[in-house]
Amino acid sequence: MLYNSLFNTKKKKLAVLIDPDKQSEKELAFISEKSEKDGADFFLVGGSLVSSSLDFTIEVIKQNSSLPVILFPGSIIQISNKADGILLLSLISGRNPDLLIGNHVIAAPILKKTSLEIISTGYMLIDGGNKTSVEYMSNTKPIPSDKADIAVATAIAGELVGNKLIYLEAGSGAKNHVNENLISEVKKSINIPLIVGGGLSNVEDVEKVCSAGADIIVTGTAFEKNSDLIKLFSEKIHSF
Ligand code: 1GP
Repeated sequence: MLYNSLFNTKKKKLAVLIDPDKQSEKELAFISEKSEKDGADFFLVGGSLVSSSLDFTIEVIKQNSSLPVILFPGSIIQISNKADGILLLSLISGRNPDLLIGNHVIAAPILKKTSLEIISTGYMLIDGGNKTSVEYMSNTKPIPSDKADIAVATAIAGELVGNKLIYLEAGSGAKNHVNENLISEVKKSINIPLIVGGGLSNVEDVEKVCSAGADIIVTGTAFEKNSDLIKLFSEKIHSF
């Protein structure tokens, strides 16, 4: 099971986020192969707006790497049976009913017919110092980064309603990654794995969020700019 092998383990993991629209086929093939060679653990595939073929993107990844591919859907149309699993996101920091249950109802009969491993995820948007695509597209407000108590209560609620993961998201290309205090307060309050992503641009950031308690680190933008960071990030993450 992906959940047990990738998330619910004692070892911290690195996920490379692939936004299907952000690279050419050649670049995608290159980053897929390099991710595996340089020690990443799995791929997340998705984006706020995706116009490229998700099936094709996953095929190219799989032709160039044997790492698991998990969907990280920015919308209901981002479902593909070619992936291995899907983070079924409930945007629990927001109050948009479509992103709490409406889209799940629409997707459920489709998901049931796929062989995807479905991993329920309490998805929390945390203010990262700039307005991100996820904030605009989800039509929700992020939790202020200095309100750890609200983040803690939200994460506890997310676990109690049955989510298997909590995901703290500053948003792709965030100015500031989720701050260490908020990460450590949330980590102390839950008994399910904690994913952290958004705005991680160097090894020092990665070290800080890992020390604060992140179990899984997700990075996209920094690797699009410099794929040599994959190796540095994975070595740091796996040294914990
Ligand atoms: C995953 O959205 C993030 O949680 C990825 O953010 O593109 O800033 O790495 P970056």
